[in-house]
Amino acid sequence: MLSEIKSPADLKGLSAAQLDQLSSEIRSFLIEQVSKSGGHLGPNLGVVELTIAIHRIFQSPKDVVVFDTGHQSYVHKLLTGRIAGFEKLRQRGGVAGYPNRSESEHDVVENSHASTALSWSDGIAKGFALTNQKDRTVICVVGDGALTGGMSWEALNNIAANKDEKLVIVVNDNERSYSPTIGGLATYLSTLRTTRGYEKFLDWGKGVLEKTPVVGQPIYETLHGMKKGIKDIVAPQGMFEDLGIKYFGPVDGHDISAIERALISAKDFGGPVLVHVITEKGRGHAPAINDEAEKFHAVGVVDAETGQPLSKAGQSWTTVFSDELVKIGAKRSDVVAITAAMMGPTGLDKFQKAYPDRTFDVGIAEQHATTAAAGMAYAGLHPVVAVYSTFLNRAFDQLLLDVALHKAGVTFVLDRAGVTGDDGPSHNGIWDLALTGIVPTLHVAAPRDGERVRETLREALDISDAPTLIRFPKGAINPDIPAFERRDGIDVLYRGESVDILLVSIGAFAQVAVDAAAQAYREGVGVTVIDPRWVKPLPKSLVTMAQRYKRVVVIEDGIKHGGIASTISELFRESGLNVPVHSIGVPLAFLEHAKRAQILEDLGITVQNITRSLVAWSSDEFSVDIKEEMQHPLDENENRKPLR
Ligand SMILES: Cc1ncc(C[n+]2csc(CCOP(=O)(O)OP(=O)(O)O)c2C)c(N)n1
Repeated sequence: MLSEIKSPADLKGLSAAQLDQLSSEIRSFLIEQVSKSGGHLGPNLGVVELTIAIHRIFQSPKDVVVFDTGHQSYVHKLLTGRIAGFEKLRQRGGVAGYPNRSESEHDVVENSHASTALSWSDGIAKGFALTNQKDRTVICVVGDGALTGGMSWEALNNIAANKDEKLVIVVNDNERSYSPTIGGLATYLSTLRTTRGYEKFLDWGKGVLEKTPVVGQPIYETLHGMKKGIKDIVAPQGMFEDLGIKYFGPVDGHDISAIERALISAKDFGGPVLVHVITEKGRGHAPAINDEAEKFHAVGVVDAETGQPLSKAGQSWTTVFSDELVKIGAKRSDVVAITAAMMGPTGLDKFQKAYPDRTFDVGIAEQHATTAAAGMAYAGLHPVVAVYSTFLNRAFDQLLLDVALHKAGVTFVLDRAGVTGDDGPSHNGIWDLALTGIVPTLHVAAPRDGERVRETLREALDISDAPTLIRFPKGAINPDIPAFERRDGIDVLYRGESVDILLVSIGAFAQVAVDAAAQAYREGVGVTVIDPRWVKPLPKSLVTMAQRYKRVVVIEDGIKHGGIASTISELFRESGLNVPVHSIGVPLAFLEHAKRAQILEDLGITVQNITRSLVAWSSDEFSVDIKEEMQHPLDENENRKPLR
């Protein structure tokens, strides 16, 4: 049946039995395809019936469906004509792991950062109202996890103020973010879930009392009139309604007709409505259900039947950090850890196990995490805030003014820094070096290997009068790259025979840099490779070192605009050193989803290409061998295609 569904219109005439059949085909399809490519399996298995119901009751794209975060949009993609693209899910040429406007008119919001959908929806609904498109409804699907983010609450506050807004908020409540959703809101949703018994009691009471003439009806009405009050005693039922948003629910999220009934009422209501739908993450797939930790929130390439990874996971950047922090935690009772709903993915799970009282999951709330860390530092703790690089973007202002301005001893640990690839433009961690470069008082380290992760983490935790930050990439860690010597904190990784080029390698590109230097040597070009480890502040001795060389080349896993190369240029300029500085890194562009290696290849960040560039630069033949992108960073306006 699934192959017959070309658009949401094909769902409309299906019987209940056919819908059940379709749901089970979708689940089998998802399990098979996502297991092959990796992706968000658990969340999508949970929203099969919900997505079908939404597409039957509303008319996308006339009605706009906005998914918060977007990782749960696979079923939506299947129902909107993109089945074939799943062969290469999250790979170049296949469907993206998040909604993508270039794929379909049914996709509106591409941003994979959580908690934005309510603001998007509020804006779209207001736009429809003011542009005379009043027949269009906005449906916002938001998870209980995404509801923990501050933006969601800012949006609700505004939505509630407009009683006529045609906005249906579907809260997809599976009680989980990656791990169980935490905080007061989660507790609140959970009390709402348990009030179903109360609804049933009222229904039962109605039947019984109505059969009792004269007194029956008044008693029922009194009881019903008291309903809100009674409920507010057993559960804070009124929170959404007190805000001014009509509440429907809770609804069984795996019962298509129940969801449809709620959606029809919501659609007809004519003002902002919240439909509380209870779903099960990983529904219909035993390995996902049995995964207590994360319900297969996101899987790699796994066996479709057992859910077991097909390749054995080795040591990763994350595990090196995770193990070291646990060791440090044993000696330092002031060290605490903070995660924004990503305990497992950031490696803080081990710290939590060892020191539960010193570990805080704040929900999807990077801004709060950052400012709360400043508060903890003030109180005498040394917080370690572990987030993905891309999510620190959210908390820039808090980093700048709450942490750095106050010289708070907080250490940020950024995982997934640099090009990440598969998850598309919004997941790349390519902005952190540029962003943190403009924050006074902050120290930034980019370790090149595991030994340097351990070392810089310890150094960072010894700094208590200023913030520190360590960034490293995703995935398996390369073997350690020992230094010949360390001069003023700068490691020398490869000594060139002559002084043609000083290659400054930032972070995990060190091996590529050393290999390129070795190849350049064979072509008669002397390249010395150094790794400053700490890139902010840059050691002054860099200037003295660079004086001896004809050229300096900087390689970094981040945008070139405002990155380390540009800081080094400025340092040289201010020191009166006139040496050409070349930069190898990421152009100012949004990178479409593809494997990290493919993207790096596109950008010319391969040993072979860098060698060619080094040779060309050393002989001044700039234009001959250098990849076009290196000389002409992509025009920002035409940046929405894969870089080739
Ligand atoms: C700003 C931000 N921080 C962290 C994440 C990582 N992340 C992706 S999905 C997710 C959990 C989402 O939970 P929920 O909204 O309940 O959706 P579910 O997966 O349970 O359906 C998190 C923390 C993110 N996407 N954006």
